[in-house]
Amino acid sequence: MTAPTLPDNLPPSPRRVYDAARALGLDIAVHLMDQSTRTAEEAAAACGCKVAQIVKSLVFRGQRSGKSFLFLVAGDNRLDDTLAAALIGETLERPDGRFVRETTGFAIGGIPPFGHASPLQTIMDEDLLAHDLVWAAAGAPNAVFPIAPDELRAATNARVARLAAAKA
Ligand code: 5CA
Repeated sequence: MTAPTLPDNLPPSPRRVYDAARALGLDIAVHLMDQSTRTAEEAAAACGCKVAQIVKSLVFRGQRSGKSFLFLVAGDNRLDDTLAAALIGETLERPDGRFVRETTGFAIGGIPPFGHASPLQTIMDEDLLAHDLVWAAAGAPNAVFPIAPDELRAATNARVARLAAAKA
């Protein structure tokens, strides 16, 4: 694994995530990887961690309210639509990449868990709390950072819930 990149050497999008973390009282170590971290599997390979320790940041939109929600899902879990809709209280739809970019300020594959263009109500997968450290995207498809799951929960003010149906 590469060493973390010094903040002053970060490209603009990862730098915005670093600055957002600082504003939340967190000093995160952003790693710019030589290989892709666009998917949870790729990120786990690059970080040398389990796929379960990768945080997927998935944006959904309420069909009735039009409001956007952020689900932080463990890399090896599939967000269960029925559980998610029950938590939010309305049917959810998956917006296209353009909407996600406008809402968060980042492109799919590098959506960070905080630092978005507009704040998003956030729900966090309880399975992420099983680890000492998890890795989340830092604004680019080769940028990631490690964080303790309880710090991630506090930084995003997330509600913790079961988001995946039982594993087979
Ligand atoms: N950097 C990695 C690990 S931190 C990452 O961002 N993973 S992710 O799961 O949070 O982001 C990829 C996710 O974006 C996919 O799981 C998928 O749900 C979503 N996605 C991919 N393509 C599209 C698309 N065209 N429109 C909406 N969502 C998409």
